[in-house]
Amino acid sequence: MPVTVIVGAQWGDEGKGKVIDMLAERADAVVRFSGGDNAGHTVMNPGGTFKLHLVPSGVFYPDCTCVIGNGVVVNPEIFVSERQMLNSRNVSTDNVFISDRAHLVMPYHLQLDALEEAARGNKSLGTTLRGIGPAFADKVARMGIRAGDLLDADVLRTRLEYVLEYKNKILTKLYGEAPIDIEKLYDLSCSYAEQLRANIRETSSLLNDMVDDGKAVILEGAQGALLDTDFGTYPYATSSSPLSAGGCLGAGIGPTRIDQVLGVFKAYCSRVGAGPFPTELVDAVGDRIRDLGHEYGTTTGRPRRIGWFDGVAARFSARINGMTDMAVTRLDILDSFDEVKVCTAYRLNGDTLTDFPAEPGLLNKCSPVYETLPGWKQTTTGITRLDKLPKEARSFINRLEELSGCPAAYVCIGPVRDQTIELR
Ligand code: 2SA
Ligand code: MG
Repeated sequence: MPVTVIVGAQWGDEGKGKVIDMLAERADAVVRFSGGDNAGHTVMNPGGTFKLHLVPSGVFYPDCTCVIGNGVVVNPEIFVSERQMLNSRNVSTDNVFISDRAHLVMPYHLQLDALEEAARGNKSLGTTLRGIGPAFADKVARMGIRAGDLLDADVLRTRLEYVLEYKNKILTKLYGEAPIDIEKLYDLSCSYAEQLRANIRETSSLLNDMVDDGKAVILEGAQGALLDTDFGTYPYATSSSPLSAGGCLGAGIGPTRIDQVLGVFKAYCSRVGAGPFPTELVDAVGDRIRDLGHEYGTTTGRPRRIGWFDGVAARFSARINGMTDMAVTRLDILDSFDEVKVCTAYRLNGDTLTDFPAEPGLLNKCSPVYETLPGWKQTTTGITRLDKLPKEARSFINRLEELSGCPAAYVCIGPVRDQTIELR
């Protein structure tokens, strides 16, 4: 697996952390390429359960280089607290690097995320309030502060003055808030510089050199394809690209160097935040899956919305990611069901749709066409070979492969590394 991109194939929380932790054993580098600390990747390994928001899931292997790429927005305070948490649990962070091109999430981004969400009233997006949208907006508006700016106090000062002149107009005139004090922000930023200096470096050359040397590199996606700014359920989307193509941009590795695109799907669907969700189950079945799967936001603790596997969305996701393989996670959560459903098409105004519509308004009106499959009614956790899976569970996996148009490489039947069936 020279260069593998591992992406969330649905709305996030598909179990990427587990899959990446498992594959990172064979990797020389793991790279976060999009999002920020809105992500919540849960890794359960012999050292315990870890919830990571910024540090790549390869950190548990001491020889693995971990890179927070240029495509990530980094909140220095979250990074420092995550580093402390890892170090206090005997996980070394000596090999964790932050791209000098990565943008920083500054305190005013958090403030603006909250103000913007409040201003949207009942049309709020349900963001994680981590300042992610405002930080990416500043990046494209050429008003961001980059990690590299921290390395030179004069550059930093000039940059902060330039940005604050504008930010303070927004804060005071639009929102009636107090202006930000440049001295306070400068001092705070200098403290970030001190704490992050050793981790910041140019990372694209580091990674490309590794690829040239035939090293195995994993690009670790965050969130999921259906939250992509372009292809997700816009405007109910996040502000960066969780797609495989986002991996190239956000790590600085060209598309010709990618060998494998592994899409991680849950055996059902979940979504946190607002926005269309055609297979959503607002009933006892949904509640049961949420309870069995402990489906609550890793970052915010919000209960996740639950639905059956959506084959229309899956095929769309496989296509826009150029997916070569799929991993199906959390099969075990469905172990006790008499029957399970998969959505094979949508009905919209009397028509049958098999393509995922771009308009959230249309998607909201789509009703799922379901196929019902018999449940397997037996515990799958502990099974290590495909031929030992109950035949109903195998048929279910086959159906997911047919619907997404992508072969399954892994089936996960529990949260820890070895609770995985390798298919190929
Ligand atoms: P944002 O904060 O601007 O990125 O929010 C925009 C939308 O993106 C969704 N989003 C997520 N969806 C699933 N999982 C995410 N990570 C956390 C987790 C979320 C949590 O692992 O559970 O703890 O609530 C994530 N991050 C962003 C978000 O819900 C908005 O719909
Ligand atoms: Mg998550």
